[in-house]
Amino acid sequence: MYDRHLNKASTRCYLLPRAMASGTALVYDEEMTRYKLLWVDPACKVEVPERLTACVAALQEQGLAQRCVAPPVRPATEEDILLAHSEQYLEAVKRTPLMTLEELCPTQHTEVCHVTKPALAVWLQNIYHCAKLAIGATLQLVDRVMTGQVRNGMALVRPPGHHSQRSAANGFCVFNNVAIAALYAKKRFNIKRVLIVDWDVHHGQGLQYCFEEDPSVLYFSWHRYEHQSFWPNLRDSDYHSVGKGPGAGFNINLPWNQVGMDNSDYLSAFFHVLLPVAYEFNPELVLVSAGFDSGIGDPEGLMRATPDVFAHLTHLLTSLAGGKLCAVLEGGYNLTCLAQSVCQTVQTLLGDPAPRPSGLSGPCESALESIQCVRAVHRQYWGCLKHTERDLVSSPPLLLPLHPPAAGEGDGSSLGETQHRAQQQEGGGGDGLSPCLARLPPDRTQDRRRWRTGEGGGVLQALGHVRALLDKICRKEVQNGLAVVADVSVAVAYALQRAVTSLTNRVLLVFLGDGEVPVEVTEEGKVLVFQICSKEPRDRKSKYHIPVCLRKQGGDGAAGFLHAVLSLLLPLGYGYDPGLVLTAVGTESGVGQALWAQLTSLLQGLAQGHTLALMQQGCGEGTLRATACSLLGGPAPAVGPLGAPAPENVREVERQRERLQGQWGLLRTAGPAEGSSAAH
Ligand code: SS9
Ligand code: ZN
Repeated sequence: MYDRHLNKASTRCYLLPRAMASGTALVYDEEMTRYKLLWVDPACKVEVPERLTACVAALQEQGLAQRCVAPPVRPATEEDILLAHSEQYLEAVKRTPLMTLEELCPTQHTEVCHVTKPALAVWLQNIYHCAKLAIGATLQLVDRVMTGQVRNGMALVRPPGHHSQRSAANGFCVFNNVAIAALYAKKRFNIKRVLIVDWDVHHGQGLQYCFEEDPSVLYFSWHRYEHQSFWPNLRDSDYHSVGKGPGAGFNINLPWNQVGMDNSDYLSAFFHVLLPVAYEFNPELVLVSAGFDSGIGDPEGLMRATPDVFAHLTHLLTSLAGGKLCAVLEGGYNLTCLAQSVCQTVQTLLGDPAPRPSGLSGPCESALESIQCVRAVHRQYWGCLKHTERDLVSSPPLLLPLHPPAAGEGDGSSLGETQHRAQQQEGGGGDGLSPCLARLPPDRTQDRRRWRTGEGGGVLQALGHVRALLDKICRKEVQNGLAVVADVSVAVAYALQRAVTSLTNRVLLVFLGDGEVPVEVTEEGKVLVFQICSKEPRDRKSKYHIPVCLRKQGGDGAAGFLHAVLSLLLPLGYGYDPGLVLTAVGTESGVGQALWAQLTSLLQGLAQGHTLALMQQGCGEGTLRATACSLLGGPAPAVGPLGAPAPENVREVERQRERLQGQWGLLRTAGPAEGSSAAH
């Protein structure tokens, strides 16, 4: 088992609560390779047993399977199946093993791909057995995650499930594994909100039909649609299908009307549609209908997203539901892309940092149009999407000249002085926390103990710590670090200077608090400053300085803050692709510890997880602990139900997006200009 707890030698073990689930389950049984589909139509010959064996072989070869827990697979019971299917349908599927090959093979082969009830006959005898195992594997995973035996996991199953319906098989799918999992989790564990993310390239209409009237299950699907010309050619797959009755707003379809969608398109959909709504929904469990036919090279999808995008999609979802995420295989028909994408997903579930997200310039016009439509149609249901229409932006976009940061201030001598100051204050410390912690980089073969306290457990000088941490990050000895400092401004100035001279071309600084951000780097673009403040800062607004002024109103703090993080900071960060993320928080940040932990978690998707958190002494043990947990790869605690962000705060974020979206494409949520997007 992959042990992510603190090492025993550490004296600071209490940072991770014992109850916190750790570990990743990989649920698989070779038995599920033992059926074949008797397709005649060559388009249908892609759903082959090798899909599973290729994934398992790659996971083993990369040492990932060995790091996972492997619970045994059990067959589903009839009771499980009947959660989502009718008795007549179950009886019909049950009869298939008794049928002869002649009975199984219909004379007319042309319609076999989207098998409906009479055409059940095309399966080989063993498929009923395999379909029961596919459900059982999925439920086994749900059990392990919900009982806290593991944090998350993946089930490698076939047949897939998301197309199958109450009384119909469809598109290679027999029983709806993920639908059953959601219903099972609700019933068995009494949870009230389940999020299903269907990133398969096909629309999981079976999932939509199962939950469209149910507000307790939020279903999100993007899919190749091409204005209904792509299979399953349903009007129901368009963005207008938002759910019915009490379920209105809880079905989100994002149709892709062109092939060739890439990493920018997928991430934009997450930043501007899925994640804001998902945070507002506040799920207790995340189920992923993880089909990889949305990846590059797939003959079905014809999309262009690379396998590493799945690491990011996975990572971005692990900040929800306290990290409780179950990924369940659906489609994926290019064996190479499928296997690599599954590896990226599992590796991220294991907590390894995602590869750097490079070359993200922004979504294509067709993707933007889809994103704009789905946001518009869901605006009435979700607070995070309200007040985001362009005509609600009250003031014109700020178009300020680019100011190169002032040079020549804060040189080595002043640093020496503050170092001395820091030293004095550190000496008197003793809140029980080590001032310096670092997470070791992932290492698959040797020492699995991930944390070290500062050298010898002794108290070093704060800036010495900062330097030591940066050097270790630079030498790849540690992945990230946290330093408690006496003066966060001074530490930031020092760390920035050192990082851009010896570590990386680009540093993303996330600065929480009012006042001047101590950026003394002369070269424009080497530092991107994202400042969350409560007072309008003095100018210095360039492409690389983004102050977001949020006002706290009636408990809205969390919603406004998260909105800014999801719709501004993440797109900027992903577009900028820093080599290091520096976070800085002062004493009176006003941001709750859960939020800070969320932010820290989400930012781990950047810079291969190279983060240095600088925290002002006295910022509060809770905040410190939450940050440390997130840096360790622990799940960020759920922030609780979020209301709508205050209109004022949404408008502030919109203002910044208006100002910057010409230069940062990932900030866009709509076509080029008002009025001109009518023709298409
Ligand atoms: C009909 C093509 C149907 C079905 C693909 C199902 C994929 C499930 N000519 N293709 S993920
Ligand atoms: Zn598919």
